[in-house]
Amino acid sequence: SCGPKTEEKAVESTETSKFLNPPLISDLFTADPSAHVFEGKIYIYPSHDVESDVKEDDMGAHFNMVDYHVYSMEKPGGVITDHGKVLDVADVAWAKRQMWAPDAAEKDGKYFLYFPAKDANDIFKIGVAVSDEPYGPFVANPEPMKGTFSIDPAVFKDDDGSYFMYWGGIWGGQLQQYRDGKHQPVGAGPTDGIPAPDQPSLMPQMAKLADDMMELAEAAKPVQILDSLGNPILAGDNNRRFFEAAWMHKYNGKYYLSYSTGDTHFIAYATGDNPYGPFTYQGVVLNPVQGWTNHHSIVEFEGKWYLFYHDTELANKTHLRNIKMTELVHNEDGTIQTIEPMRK
Ligand code: FUB
Repeated sequence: SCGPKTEEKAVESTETSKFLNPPLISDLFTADPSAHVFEGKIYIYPSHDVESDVKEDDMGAHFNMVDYHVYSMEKPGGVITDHGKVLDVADVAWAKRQMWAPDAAEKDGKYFLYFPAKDANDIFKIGVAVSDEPYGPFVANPEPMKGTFSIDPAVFKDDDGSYFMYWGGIWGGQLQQYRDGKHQPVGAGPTDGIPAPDQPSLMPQMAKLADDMMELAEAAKPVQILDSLGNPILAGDNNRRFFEAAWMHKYNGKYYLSYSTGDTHFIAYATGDNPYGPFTYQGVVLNPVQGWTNHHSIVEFEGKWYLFYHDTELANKTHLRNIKMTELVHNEDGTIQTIEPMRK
């Protein structure tokens, strides 16, 4: 049989590889993995990358995805089940293209998939789709969520049963085209509308979700990310400022807002005392991976914490990514041990 041989080869290649963790899925390209524990299993809601031959540009046009798959595993290291296509852009009345990084939430036995896509006017909005099962398929609302704009929704359930959505992304994610939730007339280039380097950076957006999980319960507001002196991180502080990929987790009563710094390729984090912030910058969760984008989620399973992320090990192309996972450790003082994805 060729079974054992294949296994041997896999182990060998992992040990000598410059990548410290293997791809979780290799028959499709997957990215932006949002992981949650539902019904005792780990469910992963990633983007589904495809080659569509759209030319690469600074607005991310080459990230031209059209659908989503959902994956599950019984436990870390377990067999991964692909639950198939759970939502297609063709079945979302308001969405035209670019199904970017999604997330999911559960409430009262219903499951909600939140996703950004461009509408008929090429404006990013955030939509919601519903299922009775964590593995879909999901049925999308015909309209995007009112008052949403930009990309990368992440939904956090607090201990008291409130749900909050965090989102936003600059450059191709269009956040720089908004102030106070309103579209501002700036050019369509990636940095038109970005504040000057000595001004506060654009911050992730957040809002509480309505009881039915289908709309925002309040107007979007920016969450402040501050430096250790209490000043907002500046737009020119590219190593620390928010770019995209917001995620929220709670550990020992503290709120951890993590995010990608985009053009400097870190997953950074900031901590605060409540879901609205402010959050104080603490450091780096994940060093740069292979590929331009860095996008993650953080989840607890049976007392251990895990980071889900992606790189481009399989295809070595920035828009064709593969998801991975590794353990994440909080130190006793609440800081997070920086994860190095590559062998030195
Ligand atoms: O996958 C498309 C976009 O690339 C995501 O929405 C961003 O966070 C970046 O990973």
